Amino acid sequence: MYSDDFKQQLPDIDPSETQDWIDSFDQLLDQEGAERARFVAYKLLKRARQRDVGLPPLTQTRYINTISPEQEPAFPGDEAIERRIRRLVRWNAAAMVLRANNAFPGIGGHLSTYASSASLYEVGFNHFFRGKDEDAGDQVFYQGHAAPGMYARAFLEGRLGEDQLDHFRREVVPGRGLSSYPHPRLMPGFWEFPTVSMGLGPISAIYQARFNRYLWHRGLRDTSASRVWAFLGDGEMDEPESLSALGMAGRERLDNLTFIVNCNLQRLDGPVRGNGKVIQELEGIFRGAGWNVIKVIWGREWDELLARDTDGALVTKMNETVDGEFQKYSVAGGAYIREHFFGPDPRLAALVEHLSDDDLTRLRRGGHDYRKLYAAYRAATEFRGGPTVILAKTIKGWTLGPGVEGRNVTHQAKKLSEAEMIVFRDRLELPIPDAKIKDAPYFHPGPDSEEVQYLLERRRALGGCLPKRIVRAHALPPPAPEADLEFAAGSTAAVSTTMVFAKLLRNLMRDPGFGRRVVPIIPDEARTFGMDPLFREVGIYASQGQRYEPVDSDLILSYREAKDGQVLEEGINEAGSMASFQAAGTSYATHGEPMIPFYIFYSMFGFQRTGDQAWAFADARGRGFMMGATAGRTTLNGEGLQHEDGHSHLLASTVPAIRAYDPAFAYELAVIVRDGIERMYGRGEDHLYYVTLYNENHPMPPKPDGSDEGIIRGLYRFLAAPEIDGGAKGRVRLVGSGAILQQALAARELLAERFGVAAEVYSATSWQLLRRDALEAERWNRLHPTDEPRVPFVSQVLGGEGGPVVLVSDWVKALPDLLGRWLPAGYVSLGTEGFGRSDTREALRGLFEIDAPNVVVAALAALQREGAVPASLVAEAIAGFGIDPDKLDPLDL
Ligand SMILES: Cc1ncc(C[n+]2csc(CCOP(=O)(O)OP(=O)(O)O)c2C)c(N)n1
Ligand SMILES: [Mg+2]
Repeated sequence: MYSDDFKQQLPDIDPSETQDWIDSFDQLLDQEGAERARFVAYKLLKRARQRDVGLPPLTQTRYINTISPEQEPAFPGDEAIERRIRRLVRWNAAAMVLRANNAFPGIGGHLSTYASSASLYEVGFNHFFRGKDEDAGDQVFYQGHAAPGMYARAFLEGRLGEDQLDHFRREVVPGRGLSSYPHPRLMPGFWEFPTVSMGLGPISAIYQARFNRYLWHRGLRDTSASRVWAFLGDGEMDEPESLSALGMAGRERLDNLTFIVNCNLQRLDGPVRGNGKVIQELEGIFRGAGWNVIKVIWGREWDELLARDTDGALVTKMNETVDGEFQKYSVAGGAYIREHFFGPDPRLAALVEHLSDDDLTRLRRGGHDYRKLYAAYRAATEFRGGPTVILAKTIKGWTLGPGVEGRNVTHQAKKLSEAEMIVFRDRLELPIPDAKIKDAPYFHPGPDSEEVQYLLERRRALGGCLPKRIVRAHALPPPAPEADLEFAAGSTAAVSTTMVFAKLLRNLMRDPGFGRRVVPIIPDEARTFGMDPLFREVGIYASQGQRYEPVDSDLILSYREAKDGQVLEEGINEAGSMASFQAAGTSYATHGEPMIPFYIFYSMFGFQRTGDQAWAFADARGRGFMMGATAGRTTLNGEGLQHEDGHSHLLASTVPAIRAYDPAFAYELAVIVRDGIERMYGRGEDHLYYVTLYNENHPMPPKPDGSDEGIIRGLYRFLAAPEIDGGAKGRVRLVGSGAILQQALAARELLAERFGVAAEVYSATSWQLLRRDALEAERWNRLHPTDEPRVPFVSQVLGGEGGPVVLVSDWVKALPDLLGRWLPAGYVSLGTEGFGRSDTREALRGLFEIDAPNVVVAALAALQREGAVPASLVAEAIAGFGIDPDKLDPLDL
């Protein structure tokens, strides 16, 4: 980090000394030319950086290693054994993919990603990554497509057997197979962090590192020894999520974080930057964001050439050669390299005169030079004041032979011919007989072999084998009853469920045992949701405290940032908030420290905007509450098309681990949150809660006796049908959820008073859970034909008797329609398909046909279909309410 003191702008205190320096530089330039002058200027800048002089960073340096050979530390391991271990891992990683595809053509898998990054991982495993046997250790985010390498290593360690390797990508039998990529949901004892959806690894890793600090600064756990490592692809860096949080990591000075970008210059289809230089581009971006950048571009064979490059011709050539060319050199052979790279400049041709064409082929890239990598990792772990990125140049498919290495098709390669395998085996110097080679047999040198003993000793010294996921967290006692007692009593004052939630959250945070574990996460909407009192009460987490007097310091509820602040105020950043949510929601496993995140956000910008992260959260076995506020297509009325959410529940319902709720009343919300806490933190169930909150005020009724089970399972009868003087003309059941339950209640009155129809009202707290339960019952019945059939909960509550069913909510009709086949025939769903727009709530509810009059019309029309009332009565109602039968259909816009 450069210092923010700007002394260099002060008047020159010694102009003649300054002039001496300038004259020397001019002389150098005039006498020795621009290349030499540039070289010396770079050297001086580098020196200044190393001596911490505090200059603004130069965003791009020359295309050579950041660490010069003379700065490399001594390598502490046994390079020869470690090479042999690496070869064993390489072989087995490839073997498992080849065997899988031989046995099951098309099952897939990747050879070339790990092949390019084996050294990057091995140096970490043998010297840096801290295991989890004693404490949390380090958190390593493995590149998804490199997974076979991690399995192959676990095989050498004796943690996985041949049978498991042979079930790579065949996971249907639980516990036997290996996931294609890191999936904690499927391998909960092995993987910790899902990474394969490109871009989610980098952003998650950054927020993980920041969350480690948060736990530490808040005094919950000393995480100072944990380092977050993230292995990423150079192609992956094009994802917006990959780069979007770099600035935060720089700003927060996360020196507990190391990125390793495997710069093999290729992605799936071809070069990442054929016409440019991805390493240079990334260097500029990372440096600009305040990161320490370590480039590992060239292997040790280049050191001697660079040392003799006194006129800078070689460095200039390196600087000028584009990645597409470098890729070509990786496959074209020594003669081509001599002709095209060194040949055009006689100085360069002379530089490599003493080398044969084979020697030129063997000029390795830095990411395949173990010692250079060791130096980079050491420097990264020793650097203070900011995160480090290691940009390691590699060849995709390295060691896999000429058909695969560096080719544009390499990412897709899943097979090697027998001849190719023989070349591969010879390169790895493994004693596998030719006759067996076509079966791609695994090769284990035995548990007592020098290699396995060495590898295990290294892991013991570093705290145990990785990857490993361990859940050490103990069950949490529930919050005290006082936290939510008040909501059961109800209130005559009109309030919104958002206001209720803000109160509930504050109560939970005040709970003596429980409160400090609550992590409120807010993307710049606290004031919208009435949660700004938290700023004063528990503070906003700020690693540097508050270095200014807030503008509102004279107010009781002033803005307060603090090093031990509890609120994660993430700014306008839903993706970052989701990454924080994952770090907090997996803390029970990562750190053995259960934390309870409540991520509150504009519901429209949740599943729609960051749905992939919700999916990853569920994969990671995260536990926590997503609170979708300002919910409902018509309840959030003035904000218009891009804000008004009528479908997030439908999107949420696709996440298998979810429990999605749409409460209408304060007591429902309290019951749901308490039950969620009990399930996730008491019983240890891995759920993601989605709870929607509205901003419409209405009185909150007291909790009806015996309603808890229905609230939790998704449906209960809230109000019985009223008595109708002279007997009811018909009976109907109105089912509503969220704010729109108020419309069902109003419709009940209208039906009774104006039409003599008796309506019961049900609150559907969870459409999604009702469907889930019904699917389970249906499936059980299908598979157990001779047993007594199970009746879905929704059918138990809404059986055949009681009249037609009308379902209404502020969500699309498709949501209640999820229950269609378990509802009595002729049910009617009302909802908000179509784009939202700005208007009053009344106007919007009229437009979408979910207001009380439209509920009444739907109920009467259903009764008409049953012959209970005449068509004229329905027509009368339509006319009486002033509903235009030919009005605009919101779906048609
Ligand atoms: C969000 C997302 N989009 C697309 C993919 C499909 N995909 C998997 S790997 C890959 C290329 C990866 O290239 P790179 O990041 O350079 O990694 P390498 O294998 O070269 O190390 C792509 C496009 C994905 N996994 N995730
Ligand atoms: Mg790549």
